[in-house]
Amino acid sequence: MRQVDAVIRERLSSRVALIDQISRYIVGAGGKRIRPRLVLLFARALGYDGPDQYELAATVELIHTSTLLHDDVVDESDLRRGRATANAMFGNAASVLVGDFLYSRSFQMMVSVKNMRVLEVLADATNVIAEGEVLQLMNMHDPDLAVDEYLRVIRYKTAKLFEASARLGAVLGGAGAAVEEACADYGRSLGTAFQLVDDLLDYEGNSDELGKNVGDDLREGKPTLPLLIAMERGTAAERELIRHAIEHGEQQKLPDILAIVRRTGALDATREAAQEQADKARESLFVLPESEARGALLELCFRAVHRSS
Ligand code: GRG
Repeated sequence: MRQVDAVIRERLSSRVALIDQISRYIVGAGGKRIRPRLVLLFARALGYDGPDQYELAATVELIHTSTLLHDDVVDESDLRRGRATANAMFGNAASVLVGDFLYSRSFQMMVSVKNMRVLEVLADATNVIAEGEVLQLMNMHDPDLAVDEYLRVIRYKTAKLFEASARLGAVLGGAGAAVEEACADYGRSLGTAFQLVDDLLDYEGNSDELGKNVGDDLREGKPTLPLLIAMERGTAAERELIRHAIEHGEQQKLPDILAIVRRTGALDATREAAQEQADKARESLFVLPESEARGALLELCFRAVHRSS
């Protein structure tokens, strides 16, 4: 990961001072670096140890960073990675445009490994992520959203980049089609578990630990799984309160809604859904030979569910 960080730092450089300033601001704030870890671990689990793993791991982290810059503008968020968001510090225009710089820099990096399959994987993934965000936009303020539609959004907006990262590791490791699919399945399931927990932490998390504000999903009127389950299980009055809060983005109702999602067991049910996905991810790993890297991938299944940040 130190080598990945070195590649990231090097690739952030630009002749334009504001680009350097903003990109180093967000990247310097850290982040868990899960997606690049997937590239390295799958490559290693399959016996690859060449330099392209660092370039591709850095590429997926820059794609992720560019989506965060865009997402914080779309969501009007003001806290990320324990710091003021780039949009809060530098404004929306600068954030979107530096997001574009990082996104297009990631193209330069992916092309540099000269492998058509890599380009295909990342072109498809980024396209699906954008579709996911637009779908989510269409679903805002809709309390009647079906659970399957909600799951589709999280597969697209979050799990797809996990899937692509795992797949890239498999491609570097020269995996055959069946093994590559198993690695991709792992990424998809882990990414789904990860986003389910993200949605859960927006209700029961702690802003200091998370480094971002809790309650933002409610402010935006996002119908996430804790609310969908609470509406299904709650009384008519509770259902009506949640419906109204989703329709109008009533963040001031957070304490009432927290009480309902807790009482109805909606938070536990969301965690159980995440656990099922993590178990699925774990099962996908058994096509890989036993190794330290496979052990670390198993450990990530646990951490995706039992995390507070
Ligand atoms: C530029 C391809 C492109 C698309 C723009 C705005 C947008 C379309 C996509 C946003 C997708 C998005 C932010 C999904 C949420 C994913 C998510 C769970 C982010 C948080 O990931 P962590 O917890 O963050 O891994 P850290 O800070 O640890 O890196």
